[in-house]
Amino acid sequence: ETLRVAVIGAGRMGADHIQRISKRIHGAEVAAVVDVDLARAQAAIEGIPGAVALADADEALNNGDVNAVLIATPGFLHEDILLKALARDIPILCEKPLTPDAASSWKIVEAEVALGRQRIQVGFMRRFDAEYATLGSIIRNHELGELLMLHHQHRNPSTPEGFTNEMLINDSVVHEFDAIRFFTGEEITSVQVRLGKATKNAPSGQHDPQHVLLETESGVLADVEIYVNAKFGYEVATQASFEDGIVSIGGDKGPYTRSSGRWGGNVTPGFEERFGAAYDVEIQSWVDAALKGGIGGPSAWDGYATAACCEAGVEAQKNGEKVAVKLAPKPDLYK
Ligand code: ISE
Repeated sequence: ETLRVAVIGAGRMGADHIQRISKRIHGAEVAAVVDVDLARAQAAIEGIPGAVALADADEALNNGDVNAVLIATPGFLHEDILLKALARDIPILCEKPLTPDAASSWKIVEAEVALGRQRIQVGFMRRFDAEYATLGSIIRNHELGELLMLHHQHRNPSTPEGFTNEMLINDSVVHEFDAIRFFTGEEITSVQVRLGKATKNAPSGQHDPQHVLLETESGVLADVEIYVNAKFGYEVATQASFEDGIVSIGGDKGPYTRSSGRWGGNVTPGFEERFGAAYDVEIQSWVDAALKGGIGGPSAWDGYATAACCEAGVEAQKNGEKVAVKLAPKPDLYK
């Protein structure tokens, strides 16, 4: 059996997933690629036998050859496609964010609960990064005693056109919201955002960097430096403080070279390179689980909970206060 996947959105992430599915993933094929820019969809299916290029998501969802969907459009377009794909009761991999706000994410959760089975996996790929997985198990197994604090750095070289101040939270820090929930197994209870001295390298309207302060149900404190015009390259790293030690992940990787009187190595240019292996494991896990009728990673509940954190974060950006994260009770489907 094979997943015949419609990829909706042939932008940066969609194009990356199309290559991944057609070259490296077992048990799935690209059946259709949808993009409002039909030429972009056509370019994306080049060399992929049996794939069609379309300009309309409905056409892909109604196509009998399609039995799964990967949503890689901008976040504000996810809701409509998610509801239609749920109505068709097919496996869904939805890139983050699930939707841009808690109310629309809750609608998705309700629709899935009404369906009665989990069909949506959300694209929080960091959970599939080898070092993230290792730190996660150190925490869960209490190998170094209790986890006390998490310090995150999230740095991008620059931002694409149209990347707003809110997107620092909704599109970037959303990953840390999920990572902190993944590491601690707890919900985040509050978010505060501090805006300090800003770089001149940010586009107008964006205050960059920002310092995001969070706490979890048991009182674990976490902070995130989100710095999206950091120029030097892409970096996502975490330092975890335990009762019996400190663990750092995501630092520079080899090869470490010495030549001509200097030492150094390479910085990853973007998330495709930094998380390439994690994306492969993520999509394979989705496909394997989907072929058995389930999901293989973060759920719509995780999408909803992180959307609630984002909403609190955007409010906190504006008022400088510590804003509580409000969550509806977790439906049994996700327990
Ligand atoms: C982007 O959308 C991602 O998901 C990347 O992982 C993140 O590092 C980046 O800041 C976002 O814009």
